[in-house]
Amino acid sequence: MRKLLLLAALSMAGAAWPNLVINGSFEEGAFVPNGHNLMQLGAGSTAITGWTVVQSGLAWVSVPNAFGGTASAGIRCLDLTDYIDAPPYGGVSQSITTEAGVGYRVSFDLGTHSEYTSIAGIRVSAAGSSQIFTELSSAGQRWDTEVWTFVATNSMTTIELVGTQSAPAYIGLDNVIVERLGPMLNGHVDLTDFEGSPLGRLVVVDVSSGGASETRTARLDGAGSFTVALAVPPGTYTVGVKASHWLRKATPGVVLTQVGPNSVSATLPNGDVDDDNEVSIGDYSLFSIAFNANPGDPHWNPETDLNGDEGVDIGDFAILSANYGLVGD
Ligand SMILES: [Ca+2]
Ligand SMILES: [Ca+2]
Ligand SMILES: [Ca+2]
Repeated sequence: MRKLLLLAALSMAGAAWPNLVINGSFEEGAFVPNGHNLMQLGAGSTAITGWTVVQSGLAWVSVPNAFGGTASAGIRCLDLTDYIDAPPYGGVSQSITTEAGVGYRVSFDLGTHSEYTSIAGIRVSAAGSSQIFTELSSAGQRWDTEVWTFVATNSMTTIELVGTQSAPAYIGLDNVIVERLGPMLNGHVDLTDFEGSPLGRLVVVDVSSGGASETRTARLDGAGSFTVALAVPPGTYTVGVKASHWLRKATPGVVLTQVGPNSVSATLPNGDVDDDNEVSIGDYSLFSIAFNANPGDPHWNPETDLNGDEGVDIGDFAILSANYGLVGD
């Protein structure tokens, strides 16, 4: 379990938030084309994997098709007017797992096509709020990306996108992405008294303020830098960074904004072999056991190779002695 949690945290390091909706590009499902390479779906249909058709029918569009429409992502998208071309238009909904009080960003591509409509509108709604987005058509098929945010009020939230306006016959929808909002933190650590490479080494990053805290694990690059995607709301935080056999360093007053860039750097004293955030007798004990060991030896312990030269010797002992008695933040 602990390994799984670690992997989950690592997978977020340096990456954008994952898309929380399934099949946001409407590529997957039980598509059965008609003669136009479209599929008409009535309200209540669950033929599109992950989604339920709501309010009225829609056309699930595949490319190429008889109307010359294209998708903004992949080969499938939706036309919320179906073949009816009059309100009420169709829409889709999907419920996702959310956390109350946390912000989320919804983005989607709204399609217009000058041959079929002069204006198209879609209302996006979630957690009791909504917004209508409209676009005027220009030459041929066009896709505009719309972005909306909401704050979840529950552990499950239904995202709904419904056509509101068409003049007269096309409302395109594709590429729905729902991401959790949270600051990204870029950090740099100086692993003191170390001649090895920081590449791939793990750091534990904790952020805390009066009301919110979070701990994540990140992997360093060759320059000692890391990125973590945080879930805490924007604010001013104390950021702690700890690496194995280095002491934790806390930096107060780090301002984390949603858009960033947010950065922190820390210089970490070496010598905490047993990872208890102080350089003391426990570290000395482990060091003594591993003294004179090289990789492959039965008493080799990489955490005692403080300077990273692939051996445990007097050079490491000098670091331990110099930092003996130090306590991390
Ligand atoms: Ca698509
Ligand atoms: Ca220690
Ligand atoms: Ca060494």
